[in-house]
Formats: sequence, C-alpha cells, structure tokens
Amino acid sequence: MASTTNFLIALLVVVVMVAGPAMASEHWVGDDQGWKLDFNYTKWAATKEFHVGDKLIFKYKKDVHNVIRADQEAFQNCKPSSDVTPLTSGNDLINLTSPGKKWYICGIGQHCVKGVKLAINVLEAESGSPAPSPSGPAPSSASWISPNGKFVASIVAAFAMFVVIMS
Ligand SMILES: *[C@@H]1O[C@H](CO)[C@@H](O)[C@H](O)[C@H]1NC(C)=O
Ligand SMILES: *[C@@H]1O[C@H](CO)[C@@H](O)[C@H](O)[C@H]1NC(C)=O
Ligand SMILES: [Cu+2]
Repeated sequence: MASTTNFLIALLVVVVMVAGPAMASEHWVGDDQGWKLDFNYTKWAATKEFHVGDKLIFKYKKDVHNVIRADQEAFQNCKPSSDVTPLTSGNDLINLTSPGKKWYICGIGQHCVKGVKLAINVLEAESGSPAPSPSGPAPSSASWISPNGKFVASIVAAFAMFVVIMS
C-alpha cells in the first residue's frame, strides 16, 4: 500500500535525522548574563555538559572584562601566567578540542578573585560525532547539522507528517 510505504519512508527520514550525528553545542558562558561580576560560574557549569567539539562563547563588554586560559593553579590563585594572551573581543569563541579540565579567568582588576572564573570538565565527543581535529577541516556532517540541526530536524519531521497525511 502506497500510504504505508510513504509512512515508512517518512519515519526513516525522521529516525535518520534524530539519530544522526550528535550536535556540537555552543555554550554561552553565563547564558544571557554573559561574562560578568556577581555571577556564580561554578553553579552555571554544574548544570551543563561539555563535550569535545563544543564551543564556549564568552560575551562581555569589551575592555571591561577579558578571558584568559588558565591552569588549575592560576585559576585558584587568580594569577595567570604572563605568557598567555588574553582574549579581548567581547565575543570570544573557544573550541573545546580535547577532553579534560579547562580553566578560564578574567584578568581585569580583582574580577577573578570576585568570582569571574570558570572551571569545566570536557567529556569525550558524544558518540556518533567525530571529534574535530584541530588541524583538519570540521566534519562535514557537523557543519550543516549544527547549530540549526534541531530546526532542520523539525522541518523534515513536519514535511514527513505532511507526506503521510496527504498520501
Ligand atoms: C557558587 O555555587 C557553588 C555551587 O552551588 C557553591 O558551592 C559556591 O559556594 C558558590 N560560590 C559563591 C561565591 O557563592
Ligand atoms: C573553531 O572551530 C571552527 C570550526 O568549527 C573554526 O572555523 C574556528 O576558526 C575555530 N576558532 C578558534 C578560535 O579556534
Ligand atoms: Cu572581568
């Protein structure tokens, strides 16, 4: 029966979309609050899961804050090593390319001491999503499915429903 065939095709399309490569996430540090004073980034990070292939985005008013990659000691002491160049654009993107603990602090004034510091634990890439190699090109699947993968999946699902209903 034609309608059954159409339904199966539609179902297959939806399943492929949903079960396809896991999407890399973009994490806006501090969500809509951004990178600022009077925010608990420990608490924020505890609600998130970070994977290799994800991106961190630090949003802040340029020249008011900055972002410095730190090690554990610099994070705890708020004393970044002098050979690290701070990120200063106000819209800084960091690719999480390897698993493990990562630390970031603000290098302006006493901001780090006051809590403008972030420690995260980066997990392996989600299964099905190949870890992007730092030197190679981004995996082609990730570039079209992310960051609007969910949107694309919804469109396909809606189209599939339409096909089923019309058949
Ligand atoms: C931030 O939140 C964590 C976990 O909820 C808590 O342990 C810590 O004391 C908080 N830090 C500050 C400065 O409030
Ligand atoms: C992060 O990765 C993207 C590809 O996913 C690349 O275009 C971009 O230049 C990288 N940015 C940094 C700061 O490494
Ligand atoms: Cu700051």
